[in-house]
Amino acid sequence: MDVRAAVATAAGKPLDVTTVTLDGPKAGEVMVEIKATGICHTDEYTLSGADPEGLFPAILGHEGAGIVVETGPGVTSVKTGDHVIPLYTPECRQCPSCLSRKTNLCTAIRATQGQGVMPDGSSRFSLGGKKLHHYMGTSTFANFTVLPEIAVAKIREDAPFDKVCYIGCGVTTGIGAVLNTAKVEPGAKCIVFGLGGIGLNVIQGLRLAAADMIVGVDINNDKKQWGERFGMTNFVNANDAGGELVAHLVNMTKTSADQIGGADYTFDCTGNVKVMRQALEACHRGWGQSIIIGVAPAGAEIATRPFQLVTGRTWKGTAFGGARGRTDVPKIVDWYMDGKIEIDPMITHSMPLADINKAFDLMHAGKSIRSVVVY
Ligand code: NAD
Ligand code: 022
Ligand code: ZN
Repeated sequence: MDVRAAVATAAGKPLDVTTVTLDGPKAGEVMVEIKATGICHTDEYTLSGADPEGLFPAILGHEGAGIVVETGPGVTSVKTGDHVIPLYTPECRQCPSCLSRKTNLCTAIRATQGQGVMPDGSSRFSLGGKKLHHYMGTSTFANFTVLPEIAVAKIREDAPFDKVCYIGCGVTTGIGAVLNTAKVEPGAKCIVFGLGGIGLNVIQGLRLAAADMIVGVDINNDKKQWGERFGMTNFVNANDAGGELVAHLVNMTKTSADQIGGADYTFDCTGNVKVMRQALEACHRGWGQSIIIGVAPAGAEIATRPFQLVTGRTWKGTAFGGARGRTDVPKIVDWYMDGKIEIDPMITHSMPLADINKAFDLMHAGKSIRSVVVY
């Protein structure tokens, strides 16, 4: 069938909004009508050509929400009419990783997902008879897409697509990093580096976890108001502190009873390896944990003195907030619908598919928290 899509034709070129062909779902697959999609950093990273694993031509997009319109043979967990959020981290519940209960990184379709094809090795998208690659197993920059059944989370039907699409990446990543990866306890002192679409969700996750002190660090003073809006208690402009940033943060977290200082938990939401080091070193000696959420450029390396770890700090990373998509995403949608978490104010821009390239311009200019395309 004909569908409307934004095609990434080549690295560094704007997306081409056009009509492409989508084949129906095969065994174990579902076709979803995408109603809305967010535009996130890795879409930009891949489109720019900086991602060595990026494939072209492709249909990008990994932060969507929509309705199942057709199911392939053998599909049992969802049916036509179900509302779903596509999952770039699937949950098969059968592979060694899913069964381990120790990770959310399901391996069932990992290899083919990275190669931009469906689990049977073929693509459902084409243009003029030529194959288009899928992206992150989701390809939400099209008004219809095909996904493996294990890569959709069924959600309640009263949830607005143009808001809950953000749960497909940013919201779950930020809140999940706090609740699943760090397991922050009430009263904790925390520092969040980078107050963008991820960092603000870390902040609201920390509010949910009843953290006591939530320090936000950014190089953009406009982010002070943004952080406060979601529960940040203190703001530091990293440029004002200069080379003394870590010492300044450690000082802020000191109490009369504890003159060592340092945060119980820190979060890197920048993808900058220098910031990752600051985040680790701003942790409390003996127990502080630093969670890397930001994705650094290919080939980048992190450094610190081993002494930082020997003295009891822990360096961790998280993908999709450690969330098991089919299990956890519907719960996060419920939290939004029950008013436990906020999404609406973070969606600063929305546009039709025809204007999707404007979303990338807004991201480059640092003018948006999240842009959403509404089909
Ligand atoms: P964003 O651009 O909206 O926010 C980044 C923020 O960091 C900006 O406010 C910027 O001013 C600030 N910043 C830049 N340099 C800084 C510095 N030196 N010190 C302090 N702050 C600084 O980006 P985002 O959408 O919030 O995404 C953040 C990162 O998270 C990206 O690297 C993205 O790829 C990654 N991410 C990871 C996962 C995962 O599963 N691990 C999921 C989604 C996004
Ligand atoms: C989403 N991300 C950044 C912004 N929005 C993002 C990028 C990469 C990952 C998670 C979120 C990620 C972390 C670890 C992995 N990925 C590897 C997972 C594995 O090997 O099992 C990752 C994922 C998907 C893809 C590539 C890397 C892909 O589909 N191409 C989850
Ligand atoms: Zn994302």
